[in-house]
Amino acid sequence: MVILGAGPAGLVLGNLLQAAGVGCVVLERAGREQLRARQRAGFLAANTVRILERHGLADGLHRRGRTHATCEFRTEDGRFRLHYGALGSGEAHTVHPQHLLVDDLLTVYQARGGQVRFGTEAVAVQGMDGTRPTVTVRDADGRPGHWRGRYVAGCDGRHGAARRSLPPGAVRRHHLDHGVSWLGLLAEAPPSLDAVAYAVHGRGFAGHMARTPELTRYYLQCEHGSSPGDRTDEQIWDELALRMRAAEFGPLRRGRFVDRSVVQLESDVLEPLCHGALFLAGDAASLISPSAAKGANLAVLEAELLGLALVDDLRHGAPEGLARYSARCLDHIWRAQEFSRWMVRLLHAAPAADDPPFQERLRRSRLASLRTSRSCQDWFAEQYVGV
Ligand code: RFL
Repeated sequence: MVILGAGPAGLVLGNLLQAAGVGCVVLERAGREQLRARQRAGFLAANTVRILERHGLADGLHRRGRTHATCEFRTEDGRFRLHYGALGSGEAHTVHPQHLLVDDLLTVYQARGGQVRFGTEAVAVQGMDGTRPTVTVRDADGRPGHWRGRYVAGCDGRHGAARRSLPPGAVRRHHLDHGVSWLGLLAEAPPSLDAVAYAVHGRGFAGHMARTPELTRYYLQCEHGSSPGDRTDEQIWDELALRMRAAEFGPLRRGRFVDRSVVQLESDVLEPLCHGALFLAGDAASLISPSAAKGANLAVLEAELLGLALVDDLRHGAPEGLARYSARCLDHIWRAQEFSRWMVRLLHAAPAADDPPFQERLRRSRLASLRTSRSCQDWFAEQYVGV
């Protein structure tokens, strides 16, 4: 079994296969140190934690993760908090930064005897219509090579070789540009409050999410086409403080920005998630806007479904799970996409709308429903923490 990509999807899959005695190799373009330093997601859903526990992969997050169950909305009408851990299904998030999760997963995978080839870039997947697909690769010095397996799992993200290798017309691509861009920031500073904060302001959205006691993620809505270096640290902090209404609700704890990237809010789903002997999971299968923090959670869920189906097929000769894999994942993916779209519309007026003031009123009404209606809050809580 050949797995492309050592992100959450590839490593959860590798761990499940290795534990069941299915030999596999993970091919990863980056080096181990680069993986350790790549800061991305942080909010893990309760179901993600249960999956990791089921497969002996949760020791690290139990040691270092923290429970999180409150979010705060700041708007022109004041602020309100939702203790979502006490609403809806009563579940909370565990905050465990993705680079630590990846490190945990790698450590267990290698302890189980799993092989990883760092600095190995998959170039193409060939022969996926047959029973011995081949992955052509090049190493960090550009030397070519190839790997063969019964199946190939494309867990190499949106721009990886798996997606690129799909023959034209093999799958359908659904794509939606939400028309909004965020400047994603990682500040070397403790969190400014004990909740996720979503600030809606006439100048655009701003967000705050704790990562560790020393690091905090912020988001600042920016113009489409902006570059991460367009503003100084000082200008960004001033803008964050303005949109988060720090003068009214308390100052932000400032620090150096150690990472900046512009994220265009987009959704992208392939259907089906397989072709012949190639199966896709994680961002390679579907990309979701970070507005609802679902990407890493979907990646773990899909990797579990794929891992169990592959074990049934390869160890027990039962191919039914593989046949159902795509449809089962797509059910979860589309529900997550629907909620993330709803979040985009909760936090931003529809861009380029015919009647901006009308759209703005709709956005305020959505927030008013969330502030005042218990059933709306229960629905929100269930969608926010669920996958
Ligand atoms: P990953 O993590 O991108 O891993 C793919 C791996 O494949 C490697 N690769 C290749 N290897 C070999 N050959 C090639 N040709 C290759 N091409 C790529 C890459 O080096 C990499 O190691 O994909 P995976 O496993 O599918 O996991 C998906 C998640 O990483 C992603 O959905 C989340 O980070 C999204 N996301 C969030 N998700 C959450 O659930 N909660 C959050 O709070 C959250 N916050 C975020 C986020 C994504 C963000 N960005 C960067 C868009 C915050 C941000 C800013």
